Amino acid sequence: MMTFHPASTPDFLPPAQMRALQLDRLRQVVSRAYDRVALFRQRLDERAFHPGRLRELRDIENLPFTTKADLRDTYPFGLFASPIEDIVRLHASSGTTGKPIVVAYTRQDLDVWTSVMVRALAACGVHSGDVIQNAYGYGLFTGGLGAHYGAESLGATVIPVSGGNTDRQIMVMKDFRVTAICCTPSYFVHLIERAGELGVSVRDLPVRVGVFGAEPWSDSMRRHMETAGGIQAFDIYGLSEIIGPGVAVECPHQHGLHIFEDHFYPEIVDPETGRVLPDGDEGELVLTTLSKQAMPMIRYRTRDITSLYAEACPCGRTVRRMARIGRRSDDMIIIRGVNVFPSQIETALLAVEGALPHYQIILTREKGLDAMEVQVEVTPEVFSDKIGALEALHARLGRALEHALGLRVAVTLAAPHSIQRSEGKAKRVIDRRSIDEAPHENSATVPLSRK
Ligand code: DLL
Repeated sequence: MMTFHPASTPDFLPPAQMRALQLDRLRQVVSRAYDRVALFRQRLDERAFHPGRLRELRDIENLPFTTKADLRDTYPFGLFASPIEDIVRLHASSGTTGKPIVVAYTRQDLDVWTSVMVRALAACGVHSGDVIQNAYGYGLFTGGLGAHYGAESLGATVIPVSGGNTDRQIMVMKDFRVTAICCTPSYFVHLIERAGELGVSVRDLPVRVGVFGAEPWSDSMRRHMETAGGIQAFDIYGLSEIIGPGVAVECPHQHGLHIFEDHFYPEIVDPETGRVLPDGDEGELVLTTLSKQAMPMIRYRTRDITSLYAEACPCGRTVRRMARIGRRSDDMIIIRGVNVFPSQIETALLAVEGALPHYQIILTREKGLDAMEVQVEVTPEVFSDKIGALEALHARLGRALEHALGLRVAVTLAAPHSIQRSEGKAKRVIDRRSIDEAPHENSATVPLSRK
C-alpha cells in the first residue's frame, strides 16, 4: 500500500528548492563548526578559507574531509559543538581498534533523527496500525533507539524487543501479530531458520515488511528473505557518525536508496585521491550533516562504496538515490594479488542451490602465502543425501567461486547449524593472518563487522 506521511514532504521538494535549502543549511552548519570546533577552525584557517566564502554548493569542495581517525584523536568529546548542558543523548560505536567513537545529540538533533526515521519507515510502506518488532540492539548502538522513536512517532505499535533471545522473538512475532520487523538481514535469516525448527513458518505469519540494514547484504539475500519470510525486504542505511539509521532508505521500487538530502549532503569521491566524482561513478560516499547541532560532520569519509543516481524515481521522491552499499573501501581482501570483496562471495554462493546463506571466510597465511577458505553450510536435505550429492555441490561451489573471483579458493561444506548465527552485525571474515605470521604489506582487510 502506498501511503503518504506529512513528515515525508521534503522527499518530494522540487530539486531547485532543495538545493537552495541545502546551501542555506550548509552555510549555517559550517559557521557553527568553525565557531565551536577547534580542529575544524584550525583546518579552515590553514586553508585560509572562511565559511563566508561558501557561495554555492560546489564550494563545499574547498572544505577539508573529516575521518574516523579525527573522531578517535579527539575522543571522547573533542568534536562536540554544543555544551554538555545542551546534549541530551550520547551513543558510541566500537571500532576495530580499541576505543569507541562517541556521538552526541541535542534535543533538536533527536527530533531530526526521529523525523528521518519516520520518513524511512513510511517509504517502506509502514504506517500507523502496523505492529513493529524492533530487533535492532538497544543501547549504545544507534539501531535500536533510532528505529524505536521513528516507529513510535509514525504512530505504529513498537515492540522494543532488542536483539537476541531468538525463541522469544519468534513467540512475539507470532503471538503479537507482528506486521513489520526491523533488524539486521543476517539476524532475520537466523529468525526464519529457527522459526522453522520450532514448527513456525514465517511465510504464513502476518509480517509483511522487513527494514534491514547496519551491514551489507546482496540482492540474492533479498530474494532468499522475501521468499522464505513472505515479506518485502527494504534496505536502510545509516552510520553513527552522521546520525544512526535513517540517512537513506529504499522505496517500493527497490532500486537504490533515497538520501534524506535536506539533512545529509552526499558526495562521491575517489577513495585514493579524494577527487569528487560525477553522478553515476562509483566511489566513496562522503556525507555532510546539514542540520546537526551537537556534532556537525563536515565531509565525513564513510568508507562505504556506492554511486549516486541522477534520474528521477518512479515513486515521485525527488531526493537523490544511491546504489546499495555492497562493500567498503576497507573490506577488500587482497589474496595472492587478486582483490576480493565478501559481497562477491555471498552472491556467488547464493546462486548455487543447496548452499545456505550461512558462510564464513577464513584467511590464513602459510610460509608467506595467503590462503582463503570459504566455509558454507548446506541444507539438511543435501547433507543427509548420498556422498555423491555433497561432492557434486562442493565442485559446483568451487567453480562458482572461481568464476566470480578469478581465483581458486578452498571450499569447505559445513554441516547445518555449524556456523555461528548472528544476532546483530554478522562477522563474515575471520582473518587469522596476523596470528599465523606478521602481516604482509600487500594484504589488508578489516572484518566486515566493526561491532
Ligand atoms: O549500523 C546504523 C544503522 C542501524 C543502520 C540500523 C541501519 C540500520 P554503525 O554501527 O555506526 O551504524 O555502522 C555504520 O554500517 O558505515 C556501513 O558500513 C554499514 N551499514 C549500515 N547500513 C548499511 C546498509 C549503523 N544498509 C556502518 N548496507 C556503515 C550496507 C551498511 N552497509
